[in-house]
Amino acid sequence: MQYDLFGLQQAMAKVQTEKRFYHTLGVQTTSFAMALKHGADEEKALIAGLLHDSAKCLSGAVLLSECGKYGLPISDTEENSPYLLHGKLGAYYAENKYGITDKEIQSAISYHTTGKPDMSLLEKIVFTADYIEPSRSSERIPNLHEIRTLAFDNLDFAVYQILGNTLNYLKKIHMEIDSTTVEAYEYYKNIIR
Ligand code: DGI
Ligand code: FE
Ligand code: FE
Repeated sequence: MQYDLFGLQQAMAKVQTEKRFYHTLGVQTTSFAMALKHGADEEKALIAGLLHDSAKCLSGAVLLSECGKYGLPISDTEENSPYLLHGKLGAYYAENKYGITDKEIQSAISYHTTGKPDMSLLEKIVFTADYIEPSRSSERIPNLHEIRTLAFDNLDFAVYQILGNTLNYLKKIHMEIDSTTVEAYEYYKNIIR
């Protein structure tokens, strides 16, 4: 193992609530299993899964000030919904606090909330693992079982279903939708079969 897995786990336990840390461990192991199935780098998947929410337990004000401080770009949508920044800031923390120089890992962390068109295999794995990990509830996500199966059998279809669910949910609660989420949905709608 090239990475200090145990040290990074302890670091996440310190910056996350207990519930968030439990989710984190679920995303870590689900990403690992999906990497095995789909032939991605298992260690990268494990570390990206472990660090994907490293900036999640911060307030909107802190997310905005941290991104400002480190010169990370903030779109109007992110200004209105600062929690959208936790992926981008998490990728920055992965590099600068946790010593992860790998750009593929950083990118998978960065795009785990909105997804994006034409994701790399690692990006799709972390995006999907975040949605299907064991502590996610099928009471809140009616087609969760189907998506969990698709995650191993037809990853692009799983990504498409997750993006569709997310857009429906955001419309229902009248939340502003990031253009990247829409672009991702359109992209996967056009390539699934
Ligand atoms: O951090 P997690 O809770 O584990 O999961 P996540 O990073 O995927 O964040 C999930 C939330 O992000 C969920 O409530 C939907 C929301 N989200 C995804 N795309 C968009 C979005 N919220 C807004 N406002 N706009 C988006 O385009
Ligand atoms: Fe997240
Ligand atoms: Fe998450």
